[in-house]
Amino acid sequence: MKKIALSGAAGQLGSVVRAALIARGVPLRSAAGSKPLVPLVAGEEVMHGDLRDSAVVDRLLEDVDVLIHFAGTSVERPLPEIIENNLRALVEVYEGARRNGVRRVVFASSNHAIGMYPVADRLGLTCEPRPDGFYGLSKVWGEALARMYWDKHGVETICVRIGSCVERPTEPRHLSTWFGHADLMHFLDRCIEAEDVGFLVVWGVSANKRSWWDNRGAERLGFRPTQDAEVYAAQVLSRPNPLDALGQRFQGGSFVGINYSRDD
Ligand code: 15L
Repeated sequence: MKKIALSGAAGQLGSVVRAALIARGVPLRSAAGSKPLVPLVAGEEVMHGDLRDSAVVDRLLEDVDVLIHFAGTSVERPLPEIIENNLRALVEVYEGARRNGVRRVVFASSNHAIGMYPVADRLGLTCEPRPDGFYGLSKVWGEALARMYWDKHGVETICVRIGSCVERPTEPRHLSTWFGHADLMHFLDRCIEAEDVGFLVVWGVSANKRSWWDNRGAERLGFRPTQDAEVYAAQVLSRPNPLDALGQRFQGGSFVGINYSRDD
């Protein structure tokens, strides 16, 4: 069985993924940032440390086949923090992957790499990036870094542009962006098992009737989501929309309004 490493294991998504992979009996090494993780089952391999430190990265990646990289800043933050967590640490992670012969990385990219597209647009996998802030910009950079490590060093990456990965949709935007937990786990199973993916960018989104994103071109991964936010539509639409007019105009939602200064 393949050995899997998970970074960001204490985070909102990381903890969902960690518990589910353990429940599936996947040989897993989980890493958190600053706080030690308590093993969920006897014998679980856990560790913590700063991924800007190559020794920490080596501890995480030794004998690993696939890294699920969910660590890093996951919202809009001041640029220096983003640079440390999402740029510097990512370079260390990829250098570590190369040193340790890790075959594949699953890189948690984000819809905020394209958040400035209007909600009326439908996007394929080759759309131009249109980040909605420094966080989204760091994901564009991360995708390009991953591409370079495939082209120059043969480290495979699946970049997943995650929509809204929450237990259930709670606002109208989620009817388009929802990535259900069952679909996330099916997606990660495919990322572990699929043969020869090379470099791939995929939308991390469920089979939502109102989805803005089209995954055609990523068939070789065998990702076939089955959840649909529409099931929750009546309930969600009966409540007030938490987004202001700007957030409702663009795919990135509330991130778009942070530091926005255009008048139109
Ligand atoms: C993300 O990239 C964030 O990490 C998450 O907190 C959500 O804001 C999500 O995007 C989203 O756009 O719903």
